[in-house]
Amino acid sequence: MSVVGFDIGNLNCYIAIAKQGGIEVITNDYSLHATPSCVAFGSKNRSMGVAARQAVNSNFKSTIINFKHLIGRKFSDPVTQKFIPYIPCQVVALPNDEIGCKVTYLDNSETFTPEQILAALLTKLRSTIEAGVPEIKKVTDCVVSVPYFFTDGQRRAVQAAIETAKLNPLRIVNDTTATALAYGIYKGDLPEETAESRRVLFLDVGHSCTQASLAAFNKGKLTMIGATHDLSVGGLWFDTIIREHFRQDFIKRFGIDASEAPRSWLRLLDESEKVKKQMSANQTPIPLNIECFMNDKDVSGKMQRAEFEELAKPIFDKLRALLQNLLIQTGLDASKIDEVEIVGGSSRIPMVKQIIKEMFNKEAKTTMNQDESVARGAAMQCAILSPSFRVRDFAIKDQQPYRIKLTWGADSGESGESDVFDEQDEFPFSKMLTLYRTGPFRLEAGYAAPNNIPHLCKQIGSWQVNNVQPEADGSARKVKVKVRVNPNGTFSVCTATVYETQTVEIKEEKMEVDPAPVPEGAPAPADPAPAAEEKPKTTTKTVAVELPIVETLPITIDTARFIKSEEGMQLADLQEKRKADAKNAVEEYVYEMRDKLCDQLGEYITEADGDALRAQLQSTEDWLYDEGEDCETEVYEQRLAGLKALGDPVVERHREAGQRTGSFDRFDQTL
Ligand code: ATP
Ligand code: MG
Ligand code: K
Repeated sequence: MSVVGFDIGNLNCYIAIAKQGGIEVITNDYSLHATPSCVAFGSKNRSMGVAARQAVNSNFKSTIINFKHLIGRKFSDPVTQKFIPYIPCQVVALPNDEIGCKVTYLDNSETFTPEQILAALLTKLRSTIEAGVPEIKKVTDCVVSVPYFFTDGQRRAVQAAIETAKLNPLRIVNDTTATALAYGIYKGDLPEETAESRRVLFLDVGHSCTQASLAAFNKGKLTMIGATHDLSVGGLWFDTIIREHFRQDFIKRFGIDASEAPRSWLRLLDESEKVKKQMSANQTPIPLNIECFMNDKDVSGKMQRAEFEELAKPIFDKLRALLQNLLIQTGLDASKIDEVEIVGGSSRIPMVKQIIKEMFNKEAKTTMNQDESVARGAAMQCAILSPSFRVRDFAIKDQQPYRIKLTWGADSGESGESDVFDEQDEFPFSKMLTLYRTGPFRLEAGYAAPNNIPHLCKQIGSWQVNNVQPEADGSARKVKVKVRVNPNGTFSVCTATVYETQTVEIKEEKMEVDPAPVPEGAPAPADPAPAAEEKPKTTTKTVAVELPIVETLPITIDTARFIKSEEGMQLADLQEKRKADAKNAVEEYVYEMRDKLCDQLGEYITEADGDALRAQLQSTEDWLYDEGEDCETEVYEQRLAGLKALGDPVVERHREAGQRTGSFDRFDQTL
């Protein structure tokens, strides 16, 4: 049983696992805690994470980064358009305004949706755990975090990606709530239940966006009381401003416009990020040097923190505004905030702390692990939900950000609408509505107060309620409709019920007696004598009848097709890995055996046999760099077996000799 939390960042993912001793953030195949949110397609296999990100330059057109906010959106959505320039591969519009990432995979042109890319990344995260954590053989149960402002469609899309990666999401949790949970669950000094809550503001300045949230804590309890965000505040937007500065600079000084060459343009963004990070720790000018940047030209430049702060002023102003909006939304004065905790990679920028100081008149706290808090909170949420874990009682009240309106047409009664959920309403939560209808009807759910939704798609879905009939006298029938925002933050019309008056027979309670077994061949027992004709007693009662509902969502994701495609790609990846491993094994054997022949194995082989074996090793080495460069797994295995047929007896003689003299050499075991 796995208890896992995934923080899917726009730049980096973090994996936390719950163990009996606490939460641990694990490292990946490169011994790093951060796994880049990067997926690349190649001529033989895919690569994800560090390997994919490192090779971006050589595989530019088939690499995907910065795709997080495309998940569950339409192609023409302004937010999609905002991120496309940061995605190396070509991003195209698919039918129904859906998004396709166009890449070359196995030498064919292929198109994958952002959900499929997320599934690929999750597959990588999953195998990182399975390969790196001995206690967890197979990951199934997990909790994945998403920005609190993700809409219904985005959450459903994330859910589809998780399922495509064959994971079982116990919950999709908000980043903000995960952070608050990671803060609160271990705090021993929270105010008593009846005392005034401790109000903590969490500011997560990430890569693609910034989220601010306010949480109220009491012993054993966490209530989210507000959240704001801005998709224009974050590391990527700082990097963009720095890059633009250097672009102008290079036009003037070197006569080159970096934006004209996509690879150079991305490289300059990466270099700008490095400069930015150094500026967080230094006030002195930070140099930027790139050799062979464009048209074989080397470029150089420099930037200083004061200059950066001036250039990035519009972004810092937006940061102030989103914090201010949080105060307005919650109706709280800055002095009512007890603590401000800052997390997210970009919270390391000194100006962020300065803004906190300036607005809240207190120092920003950095007591949480800035990079890991979201993943830790997600793992904690998974532990709370997992039957395999006992976690101290901690109640979480979350809140959903949007107003949800339900409308119904004049098809079978009066048309109408109702705001079934308001901004900042608690969730999970169910509500009942009563409608009077004469026939089947359709309910449409959508986001209201459109200005608040950072999304083109205001539509949530429609629910057709069938089998509705008028009352006997032709009047409208009362239909009770239950709507719900579930723990994952997705909305649905869950039930529609009518109440029918039915005449039912009152059955007398009878003792059930097992009939005596009848021996085979015996005559069938005669029916008991009919009782005197009795009129059955009846009564009327009201029974609830659930009506069938047909759900239609604006984006339908063919998860079954995704799973099939993902399985196929995983198989190809696995075969490619086996091949690489088999080739490595041959290579390793050649080098080790050659060394050992000169050394401890020398005296256990005749000169003639030794020469023959050495010749074999040499020809194998030559072969590896020639036609053996790219063969099937079996070819490498056969080659290795051939070498071992010659080499193993020697190793065996050496081992036996070692046993006789008692000087057992560990090397023998490894060959
Ligand atoms: P998001 O939350 O937007 O999905 P993410 O979770 O991947 O993105 P984080 O890992 O929180 O983002 O932060 C990454 C950002 O932090 C990058 O832009 C990175 O350059 C920036 N960053 C990291 N260290 C520093 C530093 N020392 N100074 C300035 N910025 C930094
Ligand atoms: Mg983040
Ligand atoms: K539990």
